[in-house]
Amino acid sequence: MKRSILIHPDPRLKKICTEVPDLSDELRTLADDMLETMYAAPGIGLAAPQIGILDRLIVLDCVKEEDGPARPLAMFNPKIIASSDEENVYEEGCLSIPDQYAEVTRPKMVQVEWVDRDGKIQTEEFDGLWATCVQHEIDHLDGKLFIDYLKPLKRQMITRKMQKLKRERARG
Ligand code: K2U
Ligand code: ZN
Repeated sequence: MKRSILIHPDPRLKKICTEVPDLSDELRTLADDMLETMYAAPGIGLAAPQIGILDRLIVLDCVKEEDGPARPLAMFNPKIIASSDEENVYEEGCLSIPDQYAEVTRPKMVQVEWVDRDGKIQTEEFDGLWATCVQHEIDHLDGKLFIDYLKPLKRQMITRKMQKLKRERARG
């Protein structure tokens, strides 16, 4: 079922997440709930800490509708095993920092190794938006948000806007 997404600032978004042991039906259901939550947002990626679960699990689907069928990916214990020297700049957003966007520079291509939902080790190279997204999601597992790449003043401004948003939401 759809889960609620934590909004920055929240201590759970700054934690280093724990590797998942062996795959279980419970973890597969969690991945399905995260995909459902991601599509509903809508977003093209989501990390478990964003729904308050401090496990190393991310989901992503960066296929643009008009380009072809969805390619929902669930990655358990993902890690970047190689990245290009060439970089890409992308205007990033984050479902935990709604309506705030800023340019972030990251390696253009990354090679990722992960455990898939059948417990099999997968390795794949990503570039373009997939590369940006998978790096954005893996950062979440290490408590890193895209605003951590910005200048302190810009980061503080965004954090203050989110604190105001949370106060307003709390008032209902
Ligand atoms: O982790 C998240 O909050 C999900 C992000 C992932 C993302 C952010 C920036 C660049 C690539 C991926 C959400 O999908 S934010 C919504 C979005 C959708 C398309 C392109 C950029 C941002
Ligand atoms: Zn994010």
